[in-house]
Amino acid sequence: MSFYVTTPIYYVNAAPHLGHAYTTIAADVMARHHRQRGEEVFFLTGTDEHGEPVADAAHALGIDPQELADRNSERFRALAPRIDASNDFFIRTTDAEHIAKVQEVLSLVRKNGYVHKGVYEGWYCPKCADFKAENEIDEGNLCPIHHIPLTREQEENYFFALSRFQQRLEALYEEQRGFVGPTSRRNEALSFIRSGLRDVPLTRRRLTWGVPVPWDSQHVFYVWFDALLNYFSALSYARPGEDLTGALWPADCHLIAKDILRFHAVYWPALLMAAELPLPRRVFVHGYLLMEGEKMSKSLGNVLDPFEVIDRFGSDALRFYLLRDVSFGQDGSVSTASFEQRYESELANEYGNLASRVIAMVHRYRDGTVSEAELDPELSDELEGAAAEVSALIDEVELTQALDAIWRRVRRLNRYVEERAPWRLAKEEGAAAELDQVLASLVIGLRVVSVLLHPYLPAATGVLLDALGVSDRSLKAAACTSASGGISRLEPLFPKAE
Ligand code: ME8
Repeated sequence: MSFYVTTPIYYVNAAPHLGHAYTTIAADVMARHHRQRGEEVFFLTGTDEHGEPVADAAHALGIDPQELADRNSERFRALAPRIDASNDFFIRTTDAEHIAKVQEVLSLVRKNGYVHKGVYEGWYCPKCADFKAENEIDEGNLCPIHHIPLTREQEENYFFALSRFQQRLEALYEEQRGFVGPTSRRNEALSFIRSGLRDVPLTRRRLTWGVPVPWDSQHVFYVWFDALLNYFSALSYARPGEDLTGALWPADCHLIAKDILRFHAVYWPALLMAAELPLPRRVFVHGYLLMEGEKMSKSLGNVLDPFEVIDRFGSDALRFYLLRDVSFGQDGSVSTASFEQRYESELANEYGNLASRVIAMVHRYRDGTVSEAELDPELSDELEGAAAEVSALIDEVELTQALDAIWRRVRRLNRYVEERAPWRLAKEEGAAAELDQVLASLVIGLRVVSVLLHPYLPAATGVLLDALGVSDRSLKAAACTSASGGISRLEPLFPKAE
């Protein structure tokens, strides 16, 4: 079994922000969970470095586009370890191998008869690097995303014959119903397809910052075709001396936000059909992180700096907050106040305290050793079903619901501590066996929830599982088997922030 998951490749015209961290964290949770199942996982992220926005930003700074790309790509690369993203490769669209693959695939698309010359005229947003359809334009001829005036552009270009894929795309959406998720986004993409597809520019003539078109030196490829192909090209050179395409293509899940739905849900499958390549299993579209109601973006300048949050609270806290507070798939507002509240009440009090209390009690009443006792039947129903439930939800990319399912168990364990009151049992005559079982059950429960939480909170759960003497991080360790042995003391997992 293999599992290949991707994030969008991010534009290097400015610095990474929380929105980028969000998609990368979500993909990382999926990658880590699938590794826990013992699958061969490949997790790809990277940077999109060609196109007009990058050329313009470099021009404004008085530097070469390559220099700007090098500088900013490095900041995105540096974001991954800071948020504990376990990506297997970081692709840059300026990589020579990527460029060669784009030229190869798009030449094939031309050879297959899907490229022709034509004139394009339309309203163009230089920041989106995209022409806008008439029904997408805001009043006053403004870009609905960037709120800047659109320009009327006319260009002789090579076109990709998107219109010829209308029927095949409709059939794809019918046969592979989960191709785009959630359903609301599927319907949106499908109605765009049904409204009639027009051929789209494949190349740009006036630009030089792009992948050269092999059959016409006056053109470069339109940045979106270059960018989309990253998902395919990366596999051919990510591992030196090896081509992973046969083992890993097609991708299992492309994670994106709704801003780039049309490119991934319409252009991308059509392009792959034109190149006669297998299609991805799923494109999953999450919502926007909003601050004061508006989408965060570099060009709007209302960004919450992920590096600052991590410095104060650690990366686990950021990962947890984003996937817990905003229902994955929907838009959601984020704020420092709700972040601090979740940190305090859930991470520190519910999970962190549960761990500290259980470990402290094992030391106080049993000198740090847990007995072999079986899991209390009162807990077994809920704990035994947990791993299967979480896996099924993650298969549907229900990352928030999967976390909810785990968190219900964390809360159940806290209630169990209160109900069984080990401190009372410790004083009761003849309750030694019961106390053994309660403590053992709590240790089993902590292990189960921590293994399931591991993809979300890799650092804290790692520390806790080490303290419990559990070295296995795979889903097998989420089975409810009893295990006797010594456990170590633990520093608070989520201390009060400075
Ligand atoms: O679109 N909320 O790059 P980009 C949630 N290079 N997610 C957000 C977000 C927000 N406020 N802001 C950004 C591009 N994102 C192209 C992609 S792919 C072949 C080429 C995330 O730097 C989200 O994943 O503008 C969104 O789709 C992506 O960043 C856009 O990144």
